[in-house]
Amino acid sequence: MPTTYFPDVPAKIKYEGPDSANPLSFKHYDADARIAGKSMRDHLRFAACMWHCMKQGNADPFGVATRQMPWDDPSADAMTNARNALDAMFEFLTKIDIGFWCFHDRDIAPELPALRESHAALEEMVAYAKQKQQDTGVELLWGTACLFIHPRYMGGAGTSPSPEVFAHAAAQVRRALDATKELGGHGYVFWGGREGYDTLLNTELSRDLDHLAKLLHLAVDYKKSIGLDVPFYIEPKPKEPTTHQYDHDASACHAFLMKYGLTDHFKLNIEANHAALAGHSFHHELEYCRANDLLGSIDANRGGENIGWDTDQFPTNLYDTALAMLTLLRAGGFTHGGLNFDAKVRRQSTEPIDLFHAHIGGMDAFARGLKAAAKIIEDGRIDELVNARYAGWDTDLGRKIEAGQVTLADLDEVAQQTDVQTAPVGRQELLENILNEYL
Ligand code: XUL
Ligand code: CO
Repeated sequence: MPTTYFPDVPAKIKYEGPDSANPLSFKHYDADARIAGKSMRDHLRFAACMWHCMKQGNADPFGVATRQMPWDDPSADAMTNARNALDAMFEFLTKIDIGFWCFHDRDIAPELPALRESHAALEEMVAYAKQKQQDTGVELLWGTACLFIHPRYMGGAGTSPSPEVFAHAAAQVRRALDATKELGGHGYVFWGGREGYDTLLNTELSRDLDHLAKLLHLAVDYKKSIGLDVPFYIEPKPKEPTTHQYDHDASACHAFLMKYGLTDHFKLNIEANHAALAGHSFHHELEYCRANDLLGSIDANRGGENIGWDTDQFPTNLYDTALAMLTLLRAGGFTHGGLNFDAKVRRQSTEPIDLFHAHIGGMDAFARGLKAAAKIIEDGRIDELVNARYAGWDTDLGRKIEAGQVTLADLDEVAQQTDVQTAPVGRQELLENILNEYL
């Protein structure tokens, strides 16, 4: 077994500033530098994910793995490979100086023929991961269960037409919650997986939604019973793998949580490219969360603009990161959540070092976004323009309407006495110019 999986990478990637020519350095992410009252590390709370970093090796629906993954030896047994993958993950996290990680149950332990064996394998690997966390100081941002790879989940997990499949999903959620508790996780994610439909012709939509809510309520009850006091997150996504996913976007999730009385227990985990797949901007989904106290955590990535698939590329677009950080700062920052890179290197990025280039780029992109957002807030011009646009609502009339002190008849009276031919100026171009000053 190699003692290092990344021999070409120094013990720690460091901040060297924008003029550094060293590709294995941060140009903008200066972990301990303080911005708007906190270190960059504490604002950004970066996490890396087990599934994209260590698994699958860039396999796609058209071809096998292309990536060299020395921790995944086809001739070794599954548990040895699982331990090696965790060794590699924690070496990676330590070297790149990312403080959190995320995983699905099946990312860290193999699925074995009997569920009992899979449970035991997971427990063993959780103990190993706990030791790794203690050795490195890395923490678990959130845990989750993989309820979408095994064929039994082809028709969904919580929304499966089979109660036995539902039971399997529940069993996995239970054990993944135990794992999250054992590892001191800061949250737990429910991404829909295959909770949706391929065709409405074979689907009872209302029953599916009731069943999904049932699974989530059972999880809430279990979380309380084991004293796991962390938020649950739903991760909206509109399509892929199914034609329609029930957790379509933030507003669909919000309606679902309200209908089923789950709002006290859930926030959302917003993934940039899922927003794009839903026809929204990343910024829109985050603003929707901010407006409705739903902002939990972020899966940072981007899509290929002209592809329309869930390509899970590393974030590089500074407009996206600046606007995301603007919303996050205005919402008061993360409490339990963080910025998890739910992103994978491209199929031709075949060397272990590419994983470093990818994350360095994403971290620098968010660091620049954070710096720009903090300056925009400090500058105040955008806020002033927005306040000016809404100034009418701070007059007597505006306040009375907001307070519910007028009737339609009162407003008819007011309207007849007021000659209104236009509305406040929008200033979009000026606002866009101000944003550009900081990018
Ligand atoms: C799938 C996706 C998942 C979740 C965790 O598109 O984003 O990896 O983040 O299940
Ligand atoms: Co995700």
